Amino acid sequence: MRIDVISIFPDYMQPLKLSLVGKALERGQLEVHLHDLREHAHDVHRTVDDSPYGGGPGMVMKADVWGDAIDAVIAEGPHDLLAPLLVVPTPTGDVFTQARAQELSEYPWLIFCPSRYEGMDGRVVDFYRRSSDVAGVLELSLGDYVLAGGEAAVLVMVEAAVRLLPGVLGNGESVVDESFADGTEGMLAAPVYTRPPQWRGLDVPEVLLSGDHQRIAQWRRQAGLDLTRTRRPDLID
Ligand code: JB8
Repeated sequence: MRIDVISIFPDYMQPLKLSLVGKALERGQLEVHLHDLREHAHDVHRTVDDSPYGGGPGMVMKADVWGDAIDAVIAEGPHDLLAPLLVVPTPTGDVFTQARAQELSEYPWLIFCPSRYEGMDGRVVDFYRRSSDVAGVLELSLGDYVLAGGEAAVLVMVEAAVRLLPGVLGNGESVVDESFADGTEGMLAAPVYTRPPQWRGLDVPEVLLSGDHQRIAQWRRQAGLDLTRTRRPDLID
């Protein structure tokens, strides 16, 4: 998979070099290309924003700057790949779920466009939705809260998608039994335990020490169901 990120804070993406995503980069399972939006500004001050039409607080990121940056990334990109999917984090987007993470992981090429200030000129997404240079445009929100910009959301979305790529998770860490995995019907997973069997007066549930794999699977299903009912009744409804 190839990922491009266009941002006024490309350094914000440095955490991608670490941990699981960093390992995928080292193994060549992933390529990440960072781009400074300001390199596509048109003036000596490298301006990327302007006042909102209609008035109001804050600033809006300029359509022409974003358009030139996105066009440049597409033009520089590999022509053997299919058209890229454009991903635009915004509090007004569709909620990012595990199903969306799965969907992102199935594209060979993603271009993330995190904005700042009051967001980008609305015509940017309108334009690329009609453009055959991209496979599509997804406006996505992490949830019902507001960040100072889309960069932190990009870190979240990239990690959620990349860990689903074939061969990125080790044998020890399987995606199949976890919370929200396919086949768990969007349920929370049961709590987990490791040695020692007693700690500060608390015991590991005895069934998990029994070696009876059928009873263990049954206990985990029930514990996950109980937890889902208590914490996330919305997932059952
Ligand atoms: C300015 O909460 B968010 C988000 C917040 C933002 C921008 C983009 C995304 C741009 N504030 O996902």
